[in-house]
Amino acid sequence: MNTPQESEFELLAAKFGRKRIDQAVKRVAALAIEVPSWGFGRGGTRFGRYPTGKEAGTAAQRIAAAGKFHKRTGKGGTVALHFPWDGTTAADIAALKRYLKKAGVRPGTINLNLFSPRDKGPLDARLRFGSLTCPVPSVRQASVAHGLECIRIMRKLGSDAIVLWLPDGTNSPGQMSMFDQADYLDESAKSVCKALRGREKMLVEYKLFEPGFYSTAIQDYARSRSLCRMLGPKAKVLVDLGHHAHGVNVEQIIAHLVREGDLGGFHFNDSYCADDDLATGSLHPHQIFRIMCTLVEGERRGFQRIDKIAFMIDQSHNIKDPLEEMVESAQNIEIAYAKALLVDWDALKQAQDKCDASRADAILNDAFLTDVRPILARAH
Ligand code: PSV
Ligand code: MN
Repeated sequence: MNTPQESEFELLAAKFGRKRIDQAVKRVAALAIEVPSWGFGRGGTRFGRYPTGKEAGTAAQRIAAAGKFHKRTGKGGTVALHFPWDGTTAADIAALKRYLKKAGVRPGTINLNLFSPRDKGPLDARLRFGSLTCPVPSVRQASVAHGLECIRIMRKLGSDAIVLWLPDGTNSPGQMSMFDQADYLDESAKSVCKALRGREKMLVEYKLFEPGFYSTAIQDYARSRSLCRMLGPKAKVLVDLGHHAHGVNVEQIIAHLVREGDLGGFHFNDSYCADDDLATGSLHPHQIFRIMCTLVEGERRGFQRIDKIAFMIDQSHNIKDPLEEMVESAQNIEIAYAKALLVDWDALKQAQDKCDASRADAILNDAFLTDVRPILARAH
């Protein structure tokens, strides 16, 4: 006798066709989702951090939590690391290797930290004037040196990608010339990127604001893309869902990037007010669905393959248990992906070509409103 989940699966197969459903199971199972070591600690706000004492504190604990996540979900095979948060010395890096091995996971992207002032050296409180674009040459040089150090760490750990999120910006119009800011950015980013070899790559995030509130050096996807184009094929744009102004059509940005082969990856999260870093799909599941639809359509049209795009969850867990919220987020990504895979793309194209917007939306809704949990259950 079929279990309830199996009969629901059969109903889906009857409605959407077995081939499409089986394909969705395979693709959901194959989808790689990276998790960040920093996401397993207790998140904070500008006003405080309220740990319960149970969350991961050290790098060893964070990676152990990532290992638990991997065992429970099958996702999180790679763990993103952030430096110096995850270590500073050669001994720390050697220890990280051991933690990763013990947890049964691999190193993921290596993330630069150009926002936390260091106790020693030029990356002190002057970081408030910028890092790669700081008007002070020694701070710019030390920021480039940090990028090169991250590349060395990446190689020692056996990873092949670094992520640049640049916290540089200004708070007032006179603070810095936007021309200088752009010149310094090009020059410094080039000095980091040219050290990459072979398959190694650099993903470049953009963000509208924060910590600067007037200007940000890489404020939107156009700037990230122009920088990446200048840097060459090793540099690609990274879209963090929380980094846009309200009302921006993120899926349209993704369509443009995928169409021209410029999309490097995602940082998934959800937001209501600003860069809230809330659980992916907890507030706007339809947005994640639209994004997945864009990726699926892009791939069907012969643009970027989904398995070549880096998926990561970049969140801050202030209220719920970080591990639980990470599981919830990964599940919401899988749900959105499974739904996008159920869309009847041929019928949708026909409706669009006939300018039948009602029929086209009904086709999308048919997929969006389907309970795809039986597909997830099979995929795990
Ligand atoms: C910046 O808001 C960001 O999204 C970048 O990816 C950082 O490296 C990360 O958050 C963690 O603070
Ligand atoms: Mn991010």
